Amino acid sequence: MSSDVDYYNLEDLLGQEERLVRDVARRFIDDEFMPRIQLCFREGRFPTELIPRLGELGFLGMTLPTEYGCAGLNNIAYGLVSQELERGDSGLRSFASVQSSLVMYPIFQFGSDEQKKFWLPRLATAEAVGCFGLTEPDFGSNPGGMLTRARRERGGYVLNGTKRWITNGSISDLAVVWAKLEEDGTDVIRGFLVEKERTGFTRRDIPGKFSFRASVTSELIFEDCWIPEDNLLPKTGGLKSPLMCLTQARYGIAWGALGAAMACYESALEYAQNRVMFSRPIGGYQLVQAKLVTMITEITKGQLLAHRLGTLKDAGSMRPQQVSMAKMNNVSTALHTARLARDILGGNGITDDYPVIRHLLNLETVNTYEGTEDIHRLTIGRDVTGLSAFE
Ligand code: TGC
Ligand code: FAD
Repeated sequence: MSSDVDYYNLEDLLGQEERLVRDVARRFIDDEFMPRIQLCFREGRFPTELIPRLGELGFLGMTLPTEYGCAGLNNIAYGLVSQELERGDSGLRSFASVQSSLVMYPIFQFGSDEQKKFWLPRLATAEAVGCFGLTEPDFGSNPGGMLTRARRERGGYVLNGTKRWITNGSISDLAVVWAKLEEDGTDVIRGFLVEKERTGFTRRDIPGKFSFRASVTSELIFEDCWIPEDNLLPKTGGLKSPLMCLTQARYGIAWGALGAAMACYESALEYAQNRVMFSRPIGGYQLVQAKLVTMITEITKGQLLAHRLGTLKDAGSMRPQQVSMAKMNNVSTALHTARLARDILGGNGITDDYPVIRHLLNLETVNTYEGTEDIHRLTIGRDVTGLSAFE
């Protein structure tokens, strides 16, 4: 929801604190982020100089308790901040999603008291940056098949394997890594904390990206990488543990993608009102109006979905399958909106003078990561039919 793209007056549903936090995020994007994103995207560079600001503004791990230096806000506020960050760029929202939902959340949920006390305050201020290594070169949609292994040795664990497509990989101080560990003759997926300095741990960035250019995406390689026993996240056990983290991140994406969609809609609307072709502004032609109406209608439906999901999450009754529906629908809506906006902008739509092509390219990734559109469709299909299409 934003004050500009709010056809159903959803602003009325927001509390004072939620509006305040949203407005802080909006000002940060307008004043500090937008002036630099065009060049960052061209240069293929994440604006690392802004990382401390995300900590200062309280946007990292913002729903976690204040005793760990976090803001202790509700999930609607978290959603609104995700929306504003992604109105700037999906890569920026991704940085915050990974740090908050995929690094701080697993430490909070599965970590020991010592791990929480040491890492959470540092991650909240961005003194430390984290990444999340689940995907592997041959195991994306099916992470349960992962090959990365941990074995017990010398009072700790030795990791071997490769993780691919890891956001923040090469700029992170800490990696949350998922690996199989043999326990009583059975392989169990466990989570491990791996500091960047560990011998046998190397990172390399993935070159040639046309999407998420203003974001760091890396490979993590573990070759006989020894870590102490205390680096195991003690309460992890099975694929369910990383999937619980994904539920948190997907929630933020369901809101965030709407931010990108709003930016595209606003850009297309303004263009359509001003661009004269034949005898009048193109916004006066029925075909162009139909495209704009599709955009605002689908965005409004997505906003209602996101807000209701946030209410369920704050009440503690949100189901992962409901998150799948919102992630699938809202990212698909954003991608379709970006394509329509690109079309309305004509030739200008392929240049970075407008934000639309950048959002469109980014949203191709957002539709794939955190569960592809197909995977979420099949997850909901399994839920409603009781029959799994995965095996
Ligand atoms: P399945 O049998 O379905 O599940 C195993 C256990 O986990 C439970 N579960 C969940 N729990 C919480 N949240 C969820 N979303 C959950 N989904 C499943 C499930 O109830 C079960 O529990 P239990 O108690 O019975 O053991 O496992 P499966 O092997 O059939 O796989 C299901 C599938 C395909 C849906 C899953 O593997 C999947 O989600 N695949 C997509 C992989 C994915 O999304 N990867 C994302 C990597 S991280 C990333 O992309 C970061 S991008 C940067 C950013 O976020 O900005
Ligand atoms: P695949 O799983 O090979 O899928 C390819 C196609 O096959 C898709 O269309 C898919 O829907 C389809 N498909 C697969 N299985 C089925 C099926 N059973 N039925 C029907 N269709 C199917 N991962 C992390 O762990 N951490 C990160 O920080 C992270 N960041 C990322 C950042 C970027 C920029 C990108 C691009 C990816 C990132 N990922 C990350 C990885 C991401 O989660 C995976 O790319 C995603 O899960 C899909 O896996 P895949 O690329 O191997 O595609």
